[in-house]
Amino acid sequence: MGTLGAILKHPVDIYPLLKLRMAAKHAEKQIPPEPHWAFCYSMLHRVSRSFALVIQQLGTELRNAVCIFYLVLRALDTVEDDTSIPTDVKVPILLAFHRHIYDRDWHFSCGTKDYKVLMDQFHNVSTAFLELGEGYQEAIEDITKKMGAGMAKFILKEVESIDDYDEYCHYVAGLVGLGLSKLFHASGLEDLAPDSLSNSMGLFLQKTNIIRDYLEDINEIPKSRMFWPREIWSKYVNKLEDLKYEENSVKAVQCLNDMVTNALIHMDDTLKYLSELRDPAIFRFCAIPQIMAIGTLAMCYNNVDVFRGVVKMRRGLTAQVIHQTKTMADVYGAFFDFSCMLKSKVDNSDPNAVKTLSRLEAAQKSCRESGALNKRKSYIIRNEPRYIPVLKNPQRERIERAAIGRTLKASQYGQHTARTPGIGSKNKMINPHRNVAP
Ligand code: IN0
Repeated sequence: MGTLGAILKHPVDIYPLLKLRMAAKHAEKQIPPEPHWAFCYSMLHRVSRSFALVIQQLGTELRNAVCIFYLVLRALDTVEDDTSIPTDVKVPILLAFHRHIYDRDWHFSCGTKDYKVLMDQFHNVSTAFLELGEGYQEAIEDITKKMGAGMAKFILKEVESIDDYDEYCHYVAGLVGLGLSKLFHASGLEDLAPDSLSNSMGLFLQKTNIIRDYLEDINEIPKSRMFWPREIWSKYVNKLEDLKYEENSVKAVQCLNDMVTNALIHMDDTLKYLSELRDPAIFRFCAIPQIMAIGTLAMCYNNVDVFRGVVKMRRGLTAQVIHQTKTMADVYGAFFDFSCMLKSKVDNSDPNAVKTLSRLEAAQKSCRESGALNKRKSYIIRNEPRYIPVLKNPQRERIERAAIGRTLKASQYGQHTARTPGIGSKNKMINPHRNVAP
């Protein structure tokens, strides 16, 4: 559906979309005058769109540190992702990347498009990095070192077991959570969060990306990228690529639901991490991607379109999430609602139905027990035309579930876009045209 069509179907999107466009314009105007910082912020805008907006919430000092952290990781990922670099060249670069960031003269040309510019002009990132406070530099160095070593390990290793899957996601995303928590602590605005909770924040995002991007990754040229663990997909098909063939649709959707059920494990930790944040700007920065993740999982669950194209949240819904996520009550509300949507999509004949429902119910229990569901001022799907929001009285939930079951179709909430195979990021940090406002 075109932009106009989407807007006519969801007029409630107009205001948040306009606000988002204004925020994007405002953010672009705020690009700092120093050439190296100007490079870093314009690069951030080019390689990520919603992230570049969400980061604007943060105060200058922390925002600069997070911006550099993001670009350093992006550069590391560009090296990991470039299939034209021979392994014996790539591995030493990954292992030494944490030292290169201190060297203004270092650069390594690889990647394509914006990523090639980032790599060719990496001296701007190093220059900006060297201007950060020592606490920020140490946190970025430490995580870059660990992530580089983890990526090097997985160049030679496939994701076989669920433990491998968690380990790979830890290197490319869990460590991002640990690093961000260190940056928040270094800013003096937050206590240091427990590593296990920080790790779950990254895993929840990364697993959602891996699920959503099945087709893009499997169709990757010259070589498929495979992140779905064999331990899960081998229960349904002989080869991971078989999931995309129409004759395997039933098995494919069961496998997809298994993957979503696995990702749901991280919901509780995510809620706990967010509930312990104190600074409102840091809270919003962290909460928005997590709400987008559960929204994306709700759309992907039981949805064969994941194997046909890209299933993503409508731009208008993303804009609503960005503007309406302010307090923990909004997060509990959104998690509750999307869990409700997920529950309504669970088919009793699905092999994992019991497990899926019990994980969703556990998350909903946490949301209810927070006591915040009644307090929320607004939450994202209240405005959806055909979605009946969760009632404030839990006893009515059963009636409501039946109503949702009658009216809910995944396509109501998102877009299904046919896509050709393209270059994607292995650690899925950035996809400039995904889930974002115009
Ligand atoms: C991120 C995360 C991120 C943001 C806020 C708090 C976090 C806490 C723990 C872990 C990660 C956290 O957010 C970005 C979001 C992003 O890049 N979105 C894309 C859209 C998309 O769908 O890909 C955009 O264009 O804006 C994220 O996905 N990752 C990330 C990377 C670095 C940093 Cl500093 C923060 C990547 C990943 C792999 C999921 C951790």
